[in-house]
Amino acid sequence: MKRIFSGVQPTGNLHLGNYLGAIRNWVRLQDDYDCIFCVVDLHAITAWQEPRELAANTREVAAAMMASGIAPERNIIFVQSQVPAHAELAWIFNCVARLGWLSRMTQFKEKAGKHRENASVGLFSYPNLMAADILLYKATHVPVGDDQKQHLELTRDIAQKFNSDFGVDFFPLVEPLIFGSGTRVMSLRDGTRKMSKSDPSAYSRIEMTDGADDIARKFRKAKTDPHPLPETPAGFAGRPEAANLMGIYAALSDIPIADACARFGGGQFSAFKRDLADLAVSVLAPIQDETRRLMGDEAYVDGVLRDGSRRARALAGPILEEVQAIVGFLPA
Ligand code: AQP
Repeated sequence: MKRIFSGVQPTGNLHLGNYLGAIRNWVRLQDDYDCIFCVVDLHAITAWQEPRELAANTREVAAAMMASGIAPERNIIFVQSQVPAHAELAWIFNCVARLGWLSRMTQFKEKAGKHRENASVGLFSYPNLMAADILLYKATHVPVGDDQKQHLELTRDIAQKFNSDFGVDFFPLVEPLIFGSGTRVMSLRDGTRKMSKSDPSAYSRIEMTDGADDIARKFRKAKTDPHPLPETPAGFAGRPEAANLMGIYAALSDIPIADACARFGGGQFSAFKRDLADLAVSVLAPIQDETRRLMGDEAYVDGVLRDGSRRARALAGPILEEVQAIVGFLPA
């Protein structure tokens, strides 16, 4: 069976972008793939995380994944730091990847911003850890948003260089799985920036835990333009905010964006935003209820994660041992 690895950082509340661009698609993959879903806390600490919040966010992300429909019995759901092989393989990849490759990663440039010298070394080498996450399980496919395509290319480069340096055919060349609508959800305050947990403005995103009033308020305040909604997708040229809101509507209702345009084209934003908020509430409310229920049972969530880590270690252990032998490390 084809194997998928995918991860989400416990860096704060999940938002509609994480849901429509990632988690909802993962739910749909569990029938056709052997799926490994990871809460990537080692990635999270590449930027400062309050320890108590990190622990709470780790549980909450796992609970939200399960509440969205990812079944722990059929998939592996686990926490990255509970499987030390990720860090061990990442170290080997630190020695395979070239500085020049990492210097070209646009996400590092965006996240480090002007204060590059103050960024953590972990933030710079983050893509090597991501390559380790994927290759540790010899995953064949990775569902990626637009923003992660460059990192996946790097994973392929690392696999190829490892294979050629050591004269082996060990790591597979992983393929991206790109999804259609809802792949990239943009900020509600600026249609050219992606919706993100770390955006300082809470009005830029719909959080998975937002209640009906917050959702309605955030959509009401979302940036728009003075024109009526377009009747076809061609009318979104130069109108990123309108395109984003209609894209969210189409993704939430699982219809092509052209159909959403046909429904609302020529209308005003105010009425459309009310419908959009109602739709978002109807999709998110059941997930929120289930997340709350799971968060009330910490022992259950921790148990699922421990069991997932145990199963992940069982898969990763033999692969790491083979890598260590290839590199020339003495067996432990
Ligand atoms: N705006 C988005 N639209 C579509 N997909 C998105 N993803 C994130 N933002 C959007 C996808 O969600 C998955 C998990 O992402 P992540 O939490 O590991 O990290 P991220 O991509 O860095 O997400 P954020 O929200 O922007 O977090 P911060 O602010 O902490 O960096 C990934 O599959 C991602 O593509």
